[in-house]
Amino acid sequence: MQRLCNATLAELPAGVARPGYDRSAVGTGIVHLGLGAFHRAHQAVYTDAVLASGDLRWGMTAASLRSPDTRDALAPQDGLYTVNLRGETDRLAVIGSIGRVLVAPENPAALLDVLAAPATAIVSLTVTEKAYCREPATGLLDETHPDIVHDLAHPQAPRSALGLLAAAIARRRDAGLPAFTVLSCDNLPANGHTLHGLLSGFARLRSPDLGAFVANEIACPDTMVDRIVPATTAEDRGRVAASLGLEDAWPVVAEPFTQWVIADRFPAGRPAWEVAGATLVDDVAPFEAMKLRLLNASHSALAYLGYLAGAETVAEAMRRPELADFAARVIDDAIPTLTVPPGTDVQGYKRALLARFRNPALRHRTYQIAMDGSQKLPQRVLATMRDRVALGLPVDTHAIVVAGWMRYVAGTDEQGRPIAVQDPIAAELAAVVRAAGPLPERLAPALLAVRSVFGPLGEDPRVAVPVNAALARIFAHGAARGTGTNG
Ligand code: CS2
Repeated sequence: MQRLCNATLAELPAGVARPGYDRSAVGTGIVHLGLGAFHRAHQAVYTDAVLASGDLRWGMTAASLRSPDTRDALAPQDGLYTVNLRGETDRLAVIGSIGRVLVAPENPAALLDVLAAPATAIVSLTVTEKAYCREPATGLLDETHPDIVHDLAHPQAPRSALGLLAAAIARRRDAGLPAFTVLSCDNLPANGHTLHGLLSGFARLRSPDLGAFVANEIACPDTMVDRIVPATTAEDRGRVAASLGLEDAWPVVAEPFTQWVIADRFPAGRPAWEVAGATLVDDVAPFEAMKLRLLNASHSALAYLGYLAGAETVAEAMRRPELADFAARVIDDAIPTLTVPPGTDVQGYKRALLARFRNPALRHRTYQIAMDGSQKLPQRVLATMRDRVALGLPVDTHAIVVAGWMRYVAGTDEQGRPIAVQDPIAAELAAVVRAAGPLPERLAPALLAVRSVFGPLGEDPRVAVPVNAALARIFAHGAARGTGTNG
């Protein structure tokens, strides 16, 4: 079978959408860091639509910060790949917005050259929560993070996103080039503000001058990004190849739903992403909080409790009435803590969310979402608990999510099989778990004392008491029954 690439585009079947623009005339206005499936099914699709609208300035060079796998798949395809949207309908589109693909650790200098090129107006990021090198509980820069320590010692060969951005910003400043806008597309609260704080903090450690320059001159607009994009499977590859009649080494599969809300602060200009349905607003915060506390929180709830109850995917977890009800309760309990975005029907949002989770055409593994819990729980779950406590409301529902995470990081499932817990602080968590033993009355307080995750919240009896009780129930009755408040 021939490979998808510029030369074979014309052979695609009629039903497959493809770049209708001259790819050889596309410039590079955007450099993207973190070339995962999410980016390729989200921002790259919006940008493809901008190119199709005739504005060819905004092509992308994309860089993986770790592994060469995506580059190895996409480089022979001239950066082309397929997005397969699966739901009630099944649609295929070949996306052409990514031109060059780089691997940062292979050649940081090449990446710095593109970042410092005059045409680069935007640097966007999907690097996941953990790559921001922040302490989750406070959101402050973790100065002891090995990548930060490395990048301060080797500022010209950085390996963290912050190190790369700071090096490129310094180079542009020294060359008298206009600053680029830095666009975080990760699921962090106030992602732009957060990144701005971390980046200026890091730059200040390099030099007070550079710190002040970043603080004053670099715009980091907030964004809210949303589309469910499970990891691609071998079956997906086979199905897509059969439909294309061409081999695509790394297609991405996603749900039809997509949302992108962006704060309109781009001093160096931006693509008209609204042509593809993005919403440009003044204040992203209400959208971001709603998404993190309704979607991502209930997603994490389904991930931990579902995994423990033997559900391999979110859709499978949603077929268990007690887990589906529990996801709805997580959403209901977060609503009183939100300032809902103007014009939003929050009950409609909730119904739509639960329907998205039920999408039987997606195999979104609970294990995938369960990863990196220490980096995710603070903004998804703990922020709601903190706000509910302040409002004088009970936190029993969210305590069950926390307890589900604790039961999960305890490292064995309900059949006694080991769980390969993936988390940047997995070693620290494992040590806490070992010291406490499999006794909920010891394990819950020991994990609540992990300050980088819980901060002072772990000491608050209004939180600790229901978490202890929930963990005891999960150990005694299993995760599915443990979702009841008085089981
Ligand atoms: C998920 C998100 O893996 C996870 O933690 O909750 O990736 C989720 O699918 C997206 O945020 C949906 O927009």
